[in-house]
Amino acid sequence: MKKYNDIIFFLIKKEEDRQKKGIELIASENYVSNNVIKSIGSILTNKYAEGYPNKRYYGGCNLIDKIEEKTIKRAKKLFKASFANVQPHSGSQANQAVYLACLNPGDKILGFNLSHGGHLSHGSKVNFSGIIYNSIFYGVKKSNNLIDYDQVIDIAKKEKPKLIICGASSYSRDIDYKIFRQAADLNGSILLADISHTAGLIAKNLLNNPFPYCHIITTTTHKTLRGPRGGLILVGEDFFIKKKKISFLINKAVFPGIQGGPFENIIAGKAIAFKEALNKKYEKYAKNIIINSKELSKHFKKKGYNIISNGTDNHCFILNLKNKKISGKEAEELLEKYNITCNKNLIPYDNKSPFITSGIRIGTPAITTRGLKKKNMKQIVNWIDIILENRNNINICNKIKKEIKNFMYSYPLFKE
Ligand code: DSN
Repeated sequence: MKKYNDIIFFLIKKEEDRQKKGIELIASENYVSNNVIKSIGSILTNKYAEGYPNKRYYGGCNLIDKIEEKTIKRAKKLFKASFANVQPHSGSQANQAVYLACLNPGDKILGFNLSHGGHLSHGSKVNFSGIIYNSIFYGVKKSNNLIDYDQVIDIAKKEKPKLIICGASSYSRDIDYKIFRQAADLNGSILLADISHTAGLIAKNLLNNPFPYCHIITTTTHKTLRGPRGGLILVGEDFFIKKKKISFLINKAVFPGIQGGPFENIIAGKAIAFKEALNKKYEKYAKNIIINSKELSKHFKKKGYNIISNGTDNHCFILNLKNKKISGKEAEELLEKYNITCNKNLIPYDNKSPFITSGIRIGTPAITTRGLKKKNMKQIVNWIDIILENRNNINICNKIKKEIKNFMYSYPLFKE
């Protein structure tokens, strides 16, 4: 502690050590490059720049404008979009801005049930999206845990939602955006895809692209996309709502609608990450995320674990731990003790509360960034299985903890 002039720096160092020695399986986390860290830790944080390039409410924004313009340009190129707003501070705020741009309070929105794989901001009753708007939900089929597309169509027909949201935070299968568009077209609903989890995989054409079916895309920038924490809004082809362009309405909704000054240091970090994602090397990385995810799920199955929907198409999957006689909460806490981080997760039709849960979510974006390959996945499953099966034998678990630490130290955090 002595060599640090503030306990905060001591704690940051400890967190760095934690990240270095652990196997990070939280599906929404990743490790950014040195260049992203450099930009988000830069003096750009000093600058106020309310407004948009060339239309700011503060002086001295000349260089900031160039940075934000470049970020917008790279976002549009990466996702083949005609419009991008790079200012949202988070994925939730990106969604909030889209709702503000498209809806009036009380309007009906149709989202993916949170307990089946959706997200809080897709209409959950405890979130602004379910408090301000009249939210209804589709889910997955009990028989196979896949999105019930017939139900989506039926609900859309009956309820006439003004906006439909597709996209998920814990769903391991690809999404059929074409069917969602059919549901939207029944009543002229606006179709929003929240691709926060899968953005990097979609950008590299490894999963279905929401464009041209979805009118608007929102995403975070820090998950598979491997940029700084933040949000992004994209439009494929500009369209009109009540004679106003959606691009205009979205910009107005972000600022002055829901945010003040943009975080220009974060925007610069987004620009760096987008450029990295445009690179061939990133394509290889994105492919490896999926290869590792499929391989991990295969080895879990071999060891008798049940996987929701029986496998994965993307970067994540949910383990149903019911047959292992351990809750998601207990498994999360146990694994964390021994250098493996993941998160408890509801399984569809779970009879446990969100604080306990019957499952854990497993994701591969972070370990793939560390350089772990297909051949390493069996070992990870073995370690997890030994810990869960020997949870009362501290000696065995401590041995695994040490093995994990030594193993992860050979895959450095910062490479470029
Ligand atoms: N918290 C994010 C996740 O883990 O999926 C979603 O906001």
